[in-house]
Amino acid sequence: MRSIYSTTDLANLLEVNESTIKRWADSGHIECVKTKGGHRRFPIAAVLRFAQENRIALRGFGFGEFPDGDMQAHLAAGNISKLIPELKRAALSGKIDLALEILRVGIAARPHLLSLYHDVVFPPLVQIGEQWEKGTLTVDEEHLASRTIREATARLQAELFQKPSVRRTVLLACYEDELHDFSTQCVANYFESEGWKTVFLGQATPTDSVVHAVRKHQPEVTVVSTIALTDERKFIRDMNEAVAPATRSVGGMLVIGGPRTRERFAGTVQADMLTDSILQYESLTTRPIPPAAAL
Ligand code: B12
Repeated sequence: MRSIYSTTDLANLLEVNESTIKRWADSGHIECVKTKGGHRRFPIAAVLRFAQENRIALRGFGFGEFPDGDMQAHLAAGNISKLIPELKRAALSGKIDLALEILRVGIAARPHLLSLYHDVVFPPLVQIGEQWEKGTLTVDEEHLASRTIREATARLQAELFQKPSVRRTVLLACYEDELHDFSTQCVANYFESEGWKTVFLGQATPTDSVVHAVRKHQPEVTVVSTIALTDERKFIRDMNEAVAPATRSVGGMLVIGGPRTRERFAGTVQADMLTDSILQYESLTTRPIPPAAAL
């Protein structure tokens, strides 16, 4: 995959005239660097940011990496789930650079971060977890694959377009004992790219500390995630007696995230939203946050 584009290359990729590219570059719509000879050059990250900001699918970007014509046709149609086996292979062999290239192709073919997580990044992890559970994958293989995906995702985040600040804060934490922090990190990445101030407390956060952070940062949205829960009754108590009152006292919402949260906690946890698909977060960033009294 090329790491820098010339004006001609970019005009071909975006299917516009070279003069349009020059105009966009000179007015600052797309970042570029100039060579000593005065030629414009566009780094790959700038191309991706531009496409993301303007929701332009880059039909053809990086498709040369996949000689298979079927794959190219799927990508051109925005069907990025075809990248799952490719990402899984790269993850199992610990190839972070290759995993990053696959994610770049994914976001270029479908410029929507939540879809990239949902359709490309998460499925290999779920498959890897199933294989580990069945004993067909060892712990070292699972660790290497998960770390490769986490690292590639973090590197992609650094390249992506970030909206200007919307002056809203989201606080995220993994519940006590919870070490699975990756999907919460992805939710944090999404809010960050939407221009929110993001405070992510990370793995295994004690409930008292979540409450302290809510009072300190006064977030519009607080997300507590739970995946491998050992004491469900304690979780429900902690949320209802400590975290939910704290979020209400600052006029914010409480969101519980994790697999099957709606099935597990509907009617027991006093949360404003139970999310078991990362796609649900789109509604939170696009709608106005209601005042606490209306919740
Ligand atoms: C990597 C991994 C680990 C790593 C985590 C590293 C890290 N920094 O995250 C390590 C090695 C630490 C680990 C440890 C353990 N793990 Co583990 N792990 C995984 C694996 C393979 C991937 C996790 C991941 O990142 N998934 C990413 C996304 C895809 O999954 P997700 O977080 O569930 O999110 C989904 C939904 O919850 C939803 N969602 C929607 N909205 C939101 C919002 C938020 C905020 C969140 C969080 C999620 C969410 O969207 C996602 C897609 O549908 C999974 C397999 C799997 N199915 O996920 C097992 C898995 C989660 N682990 C499992 C288990 C059993 C364990 C251990 C108990 C193993 C052990 N015996 O020690 C420990 C528990 C540690 C602890 N106390 O937390 C089980 C959990 C079963 C359960 N529900 O109880 C799984 C499902 C594997 C399996 N098939 O059995 N694990």
